[in-house]
Amino acid sequence: MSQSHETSQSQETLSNLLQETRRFEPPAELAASANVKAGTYEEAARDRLAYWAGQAERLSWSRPWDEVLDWTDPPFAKWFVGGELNAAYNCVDRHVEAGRGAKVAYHWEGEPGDTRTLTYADLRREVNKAANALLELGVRKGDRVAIYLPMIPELPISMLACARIGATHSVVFGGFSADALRTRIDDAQARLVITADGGYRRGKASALKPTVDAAVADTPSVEHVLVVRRTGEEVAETERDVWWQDVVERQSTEHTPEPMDAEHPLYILYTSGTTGKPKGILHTTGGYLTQVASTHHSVFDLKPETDVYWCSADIGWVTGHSYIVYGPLANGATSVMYEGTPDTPHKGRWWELIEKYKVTIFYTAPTAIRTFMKWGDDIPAQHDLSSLRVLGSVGEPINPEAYVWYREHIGGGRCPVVDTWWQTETGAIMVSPLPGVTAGKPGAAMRPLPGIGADVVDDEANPVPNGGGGFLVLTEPWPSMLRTIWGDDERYVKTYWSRFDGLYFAGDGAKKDEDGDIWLLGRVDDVMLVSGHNISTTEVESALVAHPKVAEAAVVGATDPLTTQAIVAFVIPRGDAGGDVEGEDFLRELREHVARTLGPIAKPRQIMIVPELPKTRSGKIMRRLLRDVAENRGIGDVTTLADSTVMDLIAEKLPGTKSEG
Ligand code: 6R9
Repeated sequence: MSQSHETSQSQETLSNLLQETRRFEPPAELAASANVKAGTYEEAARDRLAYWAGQAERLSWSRPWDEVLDWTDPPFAKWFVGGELNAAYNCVDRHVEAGRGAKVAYHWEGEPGDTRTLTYADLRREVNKAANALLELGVRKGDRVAIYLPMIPELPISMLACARIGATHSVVFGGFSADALRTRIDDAQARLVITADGGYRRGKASALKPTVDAAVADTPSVEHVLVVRRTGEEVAETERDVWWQDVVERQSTEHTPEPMDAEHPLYILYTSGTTGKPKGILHTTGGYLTQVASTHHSVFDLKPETDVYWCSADIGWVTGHSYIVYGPLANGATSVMYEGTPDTPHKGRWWELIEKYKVTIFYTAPTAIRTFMKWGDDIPAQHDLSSLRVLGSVGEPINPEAYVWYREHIGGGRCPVVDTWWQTETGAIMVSPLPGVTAGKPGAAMRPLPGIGADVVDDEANPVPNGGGGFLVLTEPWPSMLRTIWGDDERYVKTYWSRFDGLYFAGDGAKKDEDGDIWLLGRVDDVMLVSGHNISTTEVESALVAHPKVAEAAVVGATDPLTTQAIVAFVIPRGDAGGDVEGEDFLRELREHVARTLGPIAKPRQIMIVPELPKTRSGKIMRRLLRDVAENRGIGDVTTLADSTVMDLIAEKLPGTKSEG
């Protein structure tokens, strides 16, 4: 835990500064035919385990479970004890067997404009061939397979092939370095690595294979590297390499799935967190698949027969695992999957895809929304987005202005926006509006979903009253919860279950408004302590983004001799801001704007105008690096940055930085 968190423990809990009163009722038509109605909350509250048992019926089980939850050895949970199922069978075969083989599973679009359409029948053939190839390469149930692929169909196919034979996959972001890949391969002792020659990003072929070569030079556990030809660029070949096109293509299209225990390890996904060695978050089969299928159905109001669903995340992130692969496929949905970046070959690419495939449900991240705000309203306006009916957000708190922009400019004012709070560790959505039930409040994740226990507590684990702020905790075990940190039970207990007795502490600050609805306030490690007040970075950032000339903002607390910490803000002006956005007048205006919106205590000591912000590949702002800048330190570890040149751009700005005392 950082110093700001430690020092905050004896202080008051988070201040509730931001006042936001806009409300958006669910559209009447959507509410009338919604998958989930208001009564489900009470139903689930009456008997939580019965509710989850009902949700598990969405899946096909080869053997029924004996017990819904075994929580006799907390925090080590077992869900659907004794039950058996195969995740790949549930995601693919059963839809084909039910006569839906011709239904499209993925409309895949490569960045250069090439396309592939995979029906459920196609997917079954491809997954079966890949499963047979894995077996030929010596992979067995219980082995780990590292997957380092671009956003091409072979990525979900590989994951499902692993699931089919009971191998545990560990997908590593295609943007990670050889070092990061090596650490993850080693930690999981992966037997096989699946990769590609490269993928397309920003209009260019971007090589992956050289990174894998560098990583596996030093990983004795790896027996083979299975390489998909995507770009056709020349790659170095070693003894260990085998080509997907040689080994997978000649396999039989038949493979009988083997039922797995409900608690069989489905995958490991590493989260880097803010410090230390990455944590291998372990998810198992039955509970995970139950909750991703259930939430994909309820939160997005998915109607598999008519909806076209698109989640723009990278599959290397948990959002892609749960809401591009397992959730949508378990529900038999039709999805769009896109390989590249949103600005290639032009800044309207995503809107073009929504128009082309008539996407009805769209799920993206606040960082993307703020980028589109910066690029200008005219870009989405050039496309017909009238097919959309539900919009989702995930990854960071969504600032009210970004929410309203998303609702208006993408959703045409008619689509509910669901702000979904969850984590790699939770596996599935935990706190979110339901689009047919909840009146949305811009910036609020609202309520725990049916069957989920969540609360906001103070330092002593007492629930805070409405209007108060504190720590977000989960009060009950949930089906898709992480089971442990791979190979480190002790770290699992220490990281998540030791701050508050019997509660899972998520690491996020949150507040309850006067109605008891939940607003996320960012990581508690980022919370600022200013003259005895805990102030959330999110609230100050939202106030800045509410200024008409601001596109993005990141806020950190820098050590200050007078106030313990002082607020330092990094601001990206909107493209069309005009005027002198570097001048003293503008900076003064912004500081006054924050003071007016939140109160004088939240007035930034200093504002720096920057061209970009440091972000992870999943779009989260890395405030730790900005703190280094604000405190004039050398900049720390930048290995998880999406674009390592960003910190140079910010550092360049420093000599001319405008600061006011
Ligand atoms: C799914 C995902 C988890 C952290 C989480 C929180 C932040 C995610 C959010 C949100 C506010 C939301 N987060 N969704 N904060 N509102 N709707 O992002 O997983 O990459 O593990 O990150 O992301 O801080 O603790 P992961």
